[in-house]
Amino acid sequence: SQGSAEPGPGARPPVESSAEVVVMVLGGGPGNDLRPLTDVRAEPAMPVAGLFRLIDIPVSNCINSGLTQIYVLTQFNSTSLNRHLSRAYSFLNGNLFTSGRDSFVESLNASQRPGHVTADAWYQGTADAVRRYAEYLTSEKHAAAEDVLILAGDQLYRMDYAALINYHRARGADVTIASTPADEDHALHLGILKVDEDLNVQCFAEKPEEETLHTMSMDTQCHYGLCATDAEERPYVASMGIYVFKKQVLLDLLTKQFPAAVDFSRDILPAVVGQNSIIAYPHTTYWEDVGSLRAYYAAHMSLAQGTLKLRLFDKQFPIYTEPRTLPPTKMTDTTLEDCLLGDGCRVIGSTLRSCVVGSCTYIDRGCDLQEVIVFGADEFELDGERAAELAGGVVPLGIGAGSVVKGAILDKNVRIGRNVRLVNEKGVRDAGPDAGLPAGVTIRDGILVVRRSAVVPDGTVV
Ligand code: ADQ
Ligand code: ADP
Repeated sequence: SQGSAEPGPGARPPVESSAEVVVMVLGGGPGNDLRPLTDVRAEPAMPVAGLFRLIDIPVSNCINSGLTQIYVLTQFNSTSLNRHLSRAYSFLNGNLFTSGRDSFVESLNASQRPGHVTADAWYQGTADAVRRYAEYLTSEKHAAAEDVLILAGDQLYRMDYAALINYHRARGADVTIASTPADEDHALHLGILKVDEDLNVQCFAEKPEEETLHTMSMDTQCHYGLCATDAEERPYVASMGIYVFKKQVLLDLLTKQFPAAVDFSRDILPAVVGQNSIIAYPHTTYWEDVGSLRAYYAAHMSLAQGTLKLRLFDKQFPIYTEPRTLPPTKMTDTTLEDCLLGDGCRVIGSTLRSCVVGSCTYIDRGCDLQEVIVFGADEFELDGERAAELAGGVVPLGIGAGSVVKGAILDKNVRIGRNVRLVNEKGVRDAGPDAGLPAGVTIRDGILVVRRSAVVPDGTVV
């Protein structure tokens, strides 16, 4: 859901010491709602804004909040995620940052481990994933840790987690759930809270049916800083899937009270409301779950058009990512309107409107791109290499001369030929591989997707 604009740098509360906090980022969901893009990569490895990946959002928020002991729980298609983590955050590992303790970003993969509870080696859900690494929380290394911060890997937002943790501690809560107001459309796909005037959680319903949802509307104006109109539009208090647990409470819940619970949101939180002290933390700036193709695409269009209330240009709260040694993007005779471009691109004699273009994208002469996300390529091709490919009948990386692409996402390393039109001419809503589309092309929720490494021959029209 949309929040108000982020506060200016000076307005942020100071980061207090958050030494005794262990962070666990849930990075292992199958990401079904982002398919086909998540057929080849983990959900948190999804590219963001042409330069970053989704996992960079919670990890950067952690670093900017002074939290530097971070585990990322991974499972599906974890190779690219693990590679990214090791390349992007090696600067952190082993350093004594603000916490005065060993810093790290470490991935914990679902793996076969002798002596473990279930025969099934995969994480069954969010609570199960954390339970399987509960021994890390009880280890000597984290003996001093008071609280565990649990984060998701499929969201766009900035948050000072130190403020969240200070609030949790000041209130003496067992569990604090970060929350934000949501409209009805969003609320049906989120965990919804009912809270009292002190933000004590009275009820937690995971993705409630419409009828139940309607009984949960609240006055969101006062706690979430909304104006009357916004509060009317967004009358539900949604869980952001971001939780702070007292470490001991978390261990008791996972291993003693609910040893078979699969998900926090389905199996644990609704059951402990009333039993434990569970409170909501009000997050009042932009936040969005971009775990669906529609939400992911829409957020990128708003980012390109500069209407998303998430600042990319922020000196004090930067988004970290993998450093890539690439030349600058070179554009010749090109018209750009509302575009974000990564490094190492080459754009010649083309027009791009509302596009997010990832690193190493080549766009040849006379192309017209509108409202397109291009993931880019692993490497840039040199002119000579492209000429040789063309001479040999091979479609080079990127987008060939004279092509028109609208309302689409082009996954990494695609090869779009010359004079191709990818515009969803018939306005199809959903069409899979059996619908007669060219190989590698899918339409989902009205968005045309070209799969990773697909080759779309010259003259193709969709
Ligand atoms: P969803 O996002 O629908 O709702 P889920 O699919 O469980 O919930 O994903 C939450 C996070 O956990 C994601 O980052 C995902 O990758 C990760 N994850 C899922 N299954 C996992 C597994 N088996 N192992 C490791 N990681 C896993 C959740 C909450 C709602 C809340 C929204 C906010 O359930 O209550 O409103 O997040 O976005
Ligand atoms: P991205 O496109 O996100 O940059 P990479 O190029 O790093 O991803 O890696 C994606 C490739 O790795 C895909 O071809 C995918 O099939 C493969 N891959 C991802 N995870 C695994 C895994 N766990 N085991 C084997 N192959 C994997």
